[in-house]
Amino acid sequence: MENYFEANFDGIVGPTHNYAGLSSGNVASLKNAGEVSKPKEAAKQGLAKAKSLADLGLVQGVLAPHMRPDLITLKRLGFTGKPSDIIEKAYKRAPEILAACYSCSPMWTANAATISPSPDTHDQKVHITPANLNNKFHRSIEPAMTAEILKKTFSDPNYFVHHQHLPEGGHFGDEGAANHTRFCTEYGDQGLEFFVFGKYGFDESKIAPTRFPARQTKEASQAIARLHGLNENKVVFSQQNPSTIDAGVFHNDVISVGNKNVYFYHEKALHEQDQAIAEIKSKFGEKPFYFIQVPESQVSVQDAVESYLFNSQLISLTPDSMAIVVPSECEENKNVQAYLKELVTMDNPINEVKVYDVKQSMKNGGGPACLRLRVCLSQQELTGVNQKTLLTDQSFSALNKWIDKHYRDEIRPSDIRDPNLMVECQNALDELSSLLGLGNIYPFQN
Ligand code: SUG
Repeated sequence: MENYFEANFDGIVGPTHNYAGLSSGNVASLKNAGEVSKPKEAAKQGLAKAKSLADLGLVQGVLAPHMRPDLITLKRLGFTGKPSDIIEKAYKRAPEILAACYSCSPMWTANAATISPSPDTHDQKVHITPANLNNKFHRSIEPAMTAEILKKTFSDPNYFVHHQHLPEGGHFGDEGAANHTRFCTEYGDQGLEFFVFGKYGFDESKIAPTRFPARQTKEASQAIARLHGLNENKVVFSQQNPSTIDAGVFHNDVISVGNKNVYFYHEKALHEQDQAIAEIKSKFGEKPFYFIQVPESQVSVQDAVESYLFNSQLISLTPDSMAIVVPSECEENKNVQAYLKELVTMDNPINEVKVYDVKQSMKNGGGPACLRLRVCLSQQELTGVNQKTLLTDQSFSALNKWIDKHYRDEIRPSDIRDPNLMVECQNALDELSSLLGLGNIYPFQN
C-alpha cells in the first residue's frame, strides 16, 4: 500500500489580527473584545507551533491570510470612493462592519474546509469543500478567497478535487474540519468519517441549543459526504450535545478530537453519546480502537472551555504512539493538568504531552487544533501540493523575516481607522504571495 500520512496546514495569522468581539457563543472572543492585540507575536506563536511539529517529522504547510479590510465586501455594502474614503466612511457610520471586514479569522484553518482523503472517496482523489461559515458575518466573507488559496496550495488536478462551498443560508451552515474527524488504523486505509453537527437545518422541532447558535447543520454535513463520494457504511453523523454549545463549545473540536484509532472526548460531548459510540464501533470493524471518555467529575465542560484541552492535536510520532499537543492554558487549570498526567499513563497510544503558547489566538477562541487544517495524503499526492507552501528551515526563516518587516507590535480597536494599516497589509500580502508561489491571488494585485 502507498505510504499515507497526515499533514497539517496552519493558517498564518494576518497583519491585522485584533480583538473585536465578533463571535457570540465563543466565550474568549467576547471576553477579550476591545483589548490591544499583538499581531507580530500572534503570527510568530502560530508559526513556531507549526515549525515545531515539522521538526518532529510531520509534513507541515501554511495557508496564506486574506486581505483586510475586505474592500470588496465594504463596497457591496454601499461604502464608496477610494479605499481610504471607504474605510473612513465605514468607521464613522458602521464601525462594527469595518471591524468585521478587518478580522483575521481565516487564520483558524480548521474552519477553512472539510477534506476527505483519497482512500475514502469514490474516485480516489482528495476532495476539498471550503466551509461557508454562514453563522458569523465576519466569517461568511471567507469562502471565496479561501477557495482560491486552497486551489493554489493543493494545485494538481490529478489528485485534488475542489468543490464550491455549500449554498449560503442557515440551512447549510458549515464550519469545515472543526466538526469532522477521520478514524482509521493506517492512514492509507479506507477511513471512517465522523461528522458532528449542532442542529437540524430543516426541522426546527428537533433538539437544538437555546442560548448560543449551532453553526453546523446535519444537512450540511450530509451534503459534504455526498459531494466527496463517501461510502455510507463508512460515515457516521452525530449531533453535538446542545448543552455544551450553550456552555461555549461552539465547534465540536472544543469538546473532542480523534486521530487514527483514538477518540478523545468529553463525557458530555455528544447528544445520545452511547448510540454514536456504538455506531462508530460497528462501522469501524474488528480492529482495535481506543475510546477515551473524559468524565465530567474530573474535567468539567467549563474546564474544557477554559483550557481548550480538546482543541488539541493528536499526532502520530511512531506507528503505535501519539503525542497530544495542547495550549499552555491547560497548565493553568488544575483539573486538566491532573488529567493529562493520568492520560499518558493509561492504556492508550497517547504517551506524551506537548505544550505550546498560542495565547494571542486563544484570546479569540482559537487553540492549536483551530489553527490547522488536516490533510491525509500519500507521498505521491504530496508532489501535487505547491511545494512553496511547505514549512522548511528556509521557509520558516523567510516567513519570520517577512513578519518582522511587515507586522505591527500592537493594534488597538481604533487603529482600524488608519488607512496605513490597509497599505501595510497589502504590502505584506503582495510579498507573501510570491514567497508562497500563489501568483496574484489578491484582488488589489489585479
Ligand atoms: O469562529 N474566533 C473564531 C475562532 C475559531 C476557532 N476554530 C475552531 N474551533 N476550529 C470563531 O469564533 C473571533 C474574532 C474576534 O472576535 O475578533 C473569532 O472569529
